[in-house]
Amino acid sequence: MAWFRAASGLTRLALRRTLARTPPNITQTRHFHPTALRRHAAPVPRPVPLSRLTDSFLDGTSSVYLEELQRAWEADPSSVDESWDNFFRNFVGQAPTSPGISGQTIQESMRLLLLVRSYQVNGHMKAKLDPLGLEQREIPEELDPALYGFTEADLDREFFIGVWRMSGFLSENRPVQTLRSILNRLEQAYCGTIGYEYMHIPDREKCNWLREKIETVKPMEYDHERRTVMLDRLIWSTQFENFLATKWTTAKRFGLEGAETLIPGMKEMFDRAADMGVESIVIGMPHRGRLNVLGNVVRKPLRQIFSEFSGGTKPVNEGEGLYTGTGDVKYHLGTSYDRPTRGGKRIHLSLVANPSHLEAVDPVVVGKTRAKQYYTSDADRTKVTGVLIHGDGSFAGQGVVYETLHLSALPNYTTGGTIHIVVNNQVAFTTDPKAGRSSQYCTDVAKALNAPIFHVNGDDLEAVVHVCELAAEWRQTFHSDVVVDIVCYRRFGHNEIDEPSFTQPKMYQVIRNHPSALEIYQNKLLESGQISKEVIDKIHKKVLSILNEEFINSKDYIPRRRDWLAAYWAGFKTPEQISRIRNTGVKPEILKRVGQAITALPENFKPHRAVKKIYEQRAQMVETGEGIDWAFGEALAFATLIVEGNHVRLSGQDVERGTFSHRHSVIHDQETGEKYCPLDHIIMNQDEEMFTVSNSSLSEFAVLGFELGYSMENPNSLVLWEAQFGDFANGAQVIFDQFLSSGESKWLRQTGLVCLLPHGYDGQGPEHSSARLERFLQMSDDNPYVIPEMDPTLRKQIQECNWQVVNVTTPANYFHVLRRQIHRDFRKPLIVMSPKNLLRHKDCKSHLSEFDDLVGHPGFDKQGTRFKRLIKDQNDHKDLEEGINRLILCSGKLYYELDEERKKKDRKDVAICRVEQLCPVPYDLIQRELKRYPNAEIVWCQEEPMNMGAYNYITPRLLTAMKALNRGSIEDIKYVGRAPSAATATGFYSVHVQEQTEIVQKAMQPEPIRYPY
Ligand SMILES: Cc1ncc(C[n+]2csc(CCOP(=O)(O)OP(=O)(O)O)c2C)c(N)n1
Ligand SMILES: [Mg+2]
Repeated sequence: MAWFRAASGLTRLALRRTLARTPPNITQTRHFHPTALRRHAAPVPRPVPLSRLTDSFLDGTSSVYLEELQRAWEADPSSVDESWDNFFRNFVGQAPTSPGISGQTIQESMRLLLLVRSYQVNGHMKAKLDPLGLEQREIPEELDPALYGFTEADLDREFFIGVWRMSGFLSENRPVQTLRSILNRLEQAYCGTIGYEYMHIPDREKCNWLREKIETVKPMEYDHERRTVMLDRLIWSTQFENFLATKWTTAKRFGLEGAETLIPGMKEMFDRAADMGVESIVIGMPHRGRLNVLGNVVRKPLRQIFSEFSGGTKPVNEGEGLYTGTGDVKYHLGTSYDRPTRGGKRIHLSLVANPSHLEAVDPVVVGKTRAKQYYTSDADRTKVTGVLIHGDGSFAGQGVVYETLHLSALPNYTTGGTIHIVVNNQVAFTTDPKAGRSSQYCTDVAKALNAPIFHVNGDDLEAVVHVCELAAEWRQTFHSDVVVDIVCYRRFGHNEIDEPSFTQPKMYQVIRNHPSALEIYQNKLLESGQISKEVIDKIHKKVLSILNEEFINSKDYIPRRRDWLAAYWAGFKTPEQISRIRNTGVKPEILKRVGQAITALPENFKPHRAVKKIYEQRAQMVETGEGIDWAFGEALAFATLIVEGNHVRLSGQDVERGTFSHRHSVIHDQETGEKYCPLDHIIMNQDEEMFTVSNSSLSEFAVLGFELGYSMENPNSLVLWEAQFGDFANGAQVIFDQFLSSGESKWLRQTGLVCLLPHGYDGQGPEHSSARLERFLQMSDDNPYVIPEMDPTLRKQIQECNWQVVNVTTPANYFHVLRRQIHRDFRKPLIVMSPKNLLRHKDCKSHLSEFDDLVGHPGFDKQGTRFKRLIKDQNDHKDLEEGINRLILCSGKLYYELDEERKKKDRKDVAICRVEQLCPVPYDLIQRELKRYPNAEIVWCQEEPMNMGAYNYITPRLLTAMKALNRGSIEDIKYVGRAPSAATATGFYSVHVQEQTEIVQKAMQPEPIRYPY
């Protein structure tokens, strides 16, 4: 194939040059498209010097040359280029009916071959894709037979086109055919209502597979039974929209009118997928046609859809204090059902809830699909598949599409192929395609991933069904992405109350008079006499009567108990149901055992010297229990969770080694390059994927979305995404805003996803210092002026909050906060401001006894060993310390700097408390400390600028805690930290050092702090 492609450009040039010299001598035929007006005779062969005999065959244009070549080949096949060898072997071995091999014959066959190939490459350019017929595309010259020297006189002549190792028209087994029949089939196959784009795929097997499907001897035909089913499905799709339109005339529903064939297309696709082994499909789609998909494809009860339409998605009246969240508009909600298929199987369909942000759901769907594959042991990824539906505008415009496509073949992210369907209504709100994209097709982005693309005229139901089935077959055969581009139109405005003629007057003049796909199909069937009017009317009546019946039933429809808990989530608690706080300490013997397992390396493994040392140090930490650092604390959290049967998955850029070269969770043998991951070897016969650590593509949006989707499938998994530096998280802002912070509230779906965002001021400049803590805190939904129930036996504070934000300062506390994610009966996202310089800080170490659950050990308090939301002053203060003059509340690594300065200045009258969990605020512990130091000046100290960090979040909450104790007013909260700033940090290291010094010095100054009041 490669030689063919490379050479074809040259040949085309040569042909063009030759053709330009030849006079016209044929009349136009209706087989040739209107651009084929050139009247050329066959090209006159050019002499080619014998010295070029070894050239590749597509370079040659002279019959003399060819004859010379043939002679040379006959004498010694190896004397000519391999491509010529193949060529002659085929032609010499042809059937006896062949007119014999002469230079002229070879010439013609060669030119015909180029013509065939042009159809394969460019046939889609001539396909009738636009139902409105408005498309003005220039038909490529390459599809003009005259370009290759063929005239009308050639139409009934017979030609060879057999070529070795090709299928379809180019297969060696094709008999001799007339030019007319070849052209007819090419036109039917490539220029009908389907436009195939696949010649960009650099894999002969795949191209041949498609060619076999496309270049069939006869055009594809469905039988009567299939046609009746398709008709029935199209009637459902069409009537559904009509019904909604008549019942709710002014409601926005983002109807499917103009693209109704999507529904039968999807159903037939799913049936075909089920026939080929698919048992479960995860679907993501935007607003357009969503209700129709929910009702007709996913089979959400129509009465429920109608009930939601009438009343909005009202909170379900199912008792007091129901967990309904804020809800969402009807065309965003997700659901899942089991649906019977045409072939008599059952298929599970889940439509993932999505925000208005187009395409943002793509990676979420793919991540959820991957998780389903893990939990159903779908090793070859043929039982669970993702299907994404896109709009033409958003598919071309949104970058996350490209980011998601790029996950498709990555070992730890692949799902064995996503099927993409574009509802290409040739407009995006009011924007025409020519203003909305720079590529010819809205699907061109998928070509970068070598996905085949099937463009289809949305008015041709059978063609839509055909490509939908073909897409399912491709996915099941080649386990890679495939795109169906349904070219259709939007009968009404962007929504039903929008006026489209303001901006697309001409298009809408055509649309007004354009029959629906259903009318077109019905007429086709009636004309062909295949289905009678009575049968059609009967289906219509049946559908309408069911719709009416469901509408009546919707009036007293009582929603089922909310279905937020998927199978794996049974027993998990909603925020109304209290979840007991559990300890997270681990038995010392287990800690030792897993500690040894994850520090042992295979005998002959040769790690890098520095890594070897790190592992020796870790082994030492287990042995002595001393000096456990951040990375090892994390590894112990992962390992203990795995021992308990949980799945752990950490993904993000360079996470295997760790951006700061601290994790080294995958080790590389320095001689063989072999990899070894100690956390894969904790339990006997551990499943390879049970612990997954994976460097991701250089994407934030798609990768975070993927992990979010992954985390939502099963609660018994700790899924973590780590940003390279915390501020890169803003590349995934949509996932934070639309999914992570608000998803539970909108869609009642929980997730325990952990985001590790490196944060801290070490003088590395504006882009490497801040994870924008303030943003996460600002999105937190706890009321700053209300202290919730804080009693440990009644506390639901975290359950009622949208997420947790922590800035942890010890390896042990990090260990416990990770384990806490799993050791509770609910799931909540966790945002971690993770450290950089603490990874190697001499004081940022924990003792193994802080990880275990033994009474009397340092981590053990009244309840046992668990995450410390606040770490009190380390100077062994009593319950009442009247001599303390200043209480500094801080968070994160600044603590260590403050402590050092305190030691330096010997300020025994200053207490420093670390607020490890910023959100939700540990009111009980803050109040405990306020009471401990009744005379202390209260200081909030941070290293971030005043308009950043936790200051704005903490102030009102600290005030609320103080007020409840009659402990002063807002003026009594003193601020020590950087001044407000636009950039997060200075780019000058010396300025950083000076600023940092000023902060710690000010915090320890003997005189009272006056700032900011
Ligand atoms: C990320 C994002 N940007 C902008 C919008 C606003 N918006 C809603 S629909 C729409 C047009 C979408 O066009 P297309 O993808 O072709 O889908 P269609 O509505 O035509 O089905 C726009 C711009 C949005 N929802 N999401
Ligand atoms: Mg559109």
